[in-house]
Amino acid sequence: MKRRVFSGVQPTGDLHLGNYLGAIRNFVRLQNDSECLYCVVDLHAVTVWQEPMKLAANTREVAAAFLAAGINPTNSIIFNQSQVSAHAELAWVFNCVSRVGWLNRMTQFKEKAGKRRENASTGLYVYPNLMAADILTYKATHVPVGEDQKQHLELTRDIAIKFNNDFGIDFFPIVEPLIFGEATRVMSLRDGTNKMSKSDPSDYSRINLTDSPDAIAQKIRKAKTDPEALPGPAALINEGKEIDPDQEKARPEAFNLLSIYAALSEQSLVSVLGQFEGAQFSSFKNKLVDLSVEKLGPIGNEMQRLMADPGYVDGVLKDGAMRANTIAEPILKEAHKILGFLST
Ligand code: AQP
Repeated sequence: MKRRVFSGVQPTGDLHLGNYLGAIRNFVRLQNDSECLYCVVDLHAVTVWQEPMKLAANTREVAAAFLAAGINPTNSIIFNQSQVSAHAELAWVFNCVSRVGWLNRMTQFKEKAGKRRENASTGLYVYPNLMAADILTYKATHVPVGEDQKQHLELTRDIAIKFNNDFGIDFFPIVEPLIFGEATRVMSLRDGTNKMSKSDPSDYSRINLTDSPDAIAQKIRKAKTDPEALPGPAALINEGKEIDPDQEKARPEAFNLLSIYAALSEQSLVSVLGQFEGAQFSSFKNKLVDLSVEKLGPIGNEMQRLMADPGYVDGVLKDGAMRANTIAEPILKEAHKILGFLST
């Protein structure tokens, strides 16, 4: 049997290079040998206030990005979360399985709630329980994500283990994160110590998938750097597989741009460092602009074309929701039976 893959992206604003390299590009690669469900997670989006018209447009934009990046809606299932009620229903069960102590350890809640923790929605707090439900509602076994989601996936595993132990049954699978590529954590172009993010107020911090070639060029040329020439392969440890943490700490922006180049050109970081060792940022940035425009331009154009045809995108989402529901319903029913819920 093919392995079952599930992953989601929030419709919370402009999709960026981090979403693409950390997640969406890997979604495309997995569809050849796995049964894949790719979800626009609108229930997650509303854990933070969303303007309704904008949420609808952003939902179509994420679906358009999936399609433009190369996800085939016939082989894979593309849908939005709120159209399949099993997600919310199983999330309630997991609210009762998951522990307050577990949620208190989630760093993303701490980052997103910040100093206004008392004022954050309870949805933001229990977000990881809903994420566990997203995955386990399909008994998915593998979840491609960026590095930032690793902790949430560990919680998904804990929830599955506790549910199975509580009821003495081997029901939910223990999921495996799939974190791969040369840019599993793309950093902001303005500050190499912060993650590139949709919610960063500075548009110059990220490259949006729909940016024009001029915008891409401007953002890369203005990206923060340092006065040194570019480092070489000696900056890597563990047989060239990892960046020396001390060097990365000293020059986070340089290593971020080099990792982006490696990921976009589909080369290893060691070979990119070999190519640009000793070069100045100005010449390297010109190469990075050309490569980014070449790789992202066609995706952005296709997204624009699809977003101008909302009827088509909505049709893909509707069809996907029907197919997703067919998988989720019997699993949810079975979970209800295990819990002792009566059904008539
Ligand atoms: N900077 C990143 N580098 C690598 N991967 C990333 N992902 C997000 N940012 C980066 C991956 O993209 C997928 C979808 O993420 P999401 O939209 O569901 O939520 P997020 O991780 O919270 O992304 P953002 O862009 O930072 O959104 P906001 O600002 O709304 O919180 C995930 O697989 C994620 O790992």
